[in-house]
Amino acid sequence: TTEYNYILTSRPEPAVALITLNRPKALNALCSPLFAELNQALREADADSSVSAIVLTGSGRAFAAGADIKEMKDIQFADAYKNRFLEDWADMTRIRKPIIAAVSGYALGGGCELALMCDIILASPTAKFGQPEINIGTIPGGGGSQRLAKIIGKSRTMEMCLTGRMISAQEASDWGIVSRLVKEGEGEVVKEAIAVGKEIASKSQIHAQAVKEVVNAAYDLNLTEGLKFERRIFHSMFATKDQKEGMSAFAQKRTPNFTNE
Ligand code: CO8
Repeated sequence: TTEYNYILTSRPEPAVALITLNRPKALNALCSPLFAELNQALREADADSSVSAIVLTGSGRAFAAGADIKEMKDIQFADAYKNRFLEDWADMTRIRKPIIAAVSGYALGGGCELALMCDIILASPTAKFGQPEINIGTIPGGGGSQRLAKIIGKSRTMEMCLTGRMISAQEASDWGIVSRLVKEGEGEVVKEAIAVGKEIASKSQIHAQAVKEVVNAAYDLNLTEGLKFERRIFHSMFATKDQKEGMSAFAQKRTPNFTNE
């Protein structure tokens, strides 16, 4: 296994990979080497056939308090443009396996955007989401303005991005940023995320990845195109052995034994 400096990787369940951002003194500020490690760990988990779902979490007081402000402070436009500054953040959107974010504490700026790039967000009551870039002389750059607008609408997105106000876990839940809040307690939200990962791991990987693909298409395609895409992928499921297994098992009143084929 790879040695990392800014993240920890583990396997709390045989089929669930856990990635923990491990720069707690800097509230997991997402410096470039941290993101490079995160991308590598995600790619490794995606390529490992024994992994069915990935949980991403923070440490200490933060999920992540944003891109590393100290690293960004002196960057010039020409350098940012030529070096494609932080463009590799989007690499994780090409991961096929479901990624569950377990958010406790601060998820700000790039940290909020990182959570939004995951597929399911679970939050503890301590979670705080925000896009405070405007307070430090910039704007969201990792998709916050676009993904939030699609999830919570224009007015709330404008308020968050224009004022930089942090919203509570309860607001994030009421607004649909997170799928649900997990009860208070050290590590509870990670435990719950791992349990969700384990549940997903009991399905066929092909079908779980197909779900991810079609749901994500809803953000890119109009309804007609999206429905057509879903139907095509749905039809193609009949080409999988796991479809035959799943439906035969139902008819025979037994638990399916999926082989990811
Ligand atoms: N970058 C660098 N260091 C940070 C960051 C950060 N984003 N956030 C916290 N830290 C560091 C602090 O500098 C401090 O370090 P030190 O101990 O060496 O002084 C340590 O973490 C602890 O932080 P605080 O002492 O500030 O802790 P407080 O409890 O007083 O405050 C806050 C917590 C409110 C979260 C505060 O730290 C804060 O406001 N942080 C910055 C939040 C922020 O503005 N985030 C947005 C950053 S910009 C961004 O993310 C743009 C994304 C672009 C993505 C583009 C992709 C293509």
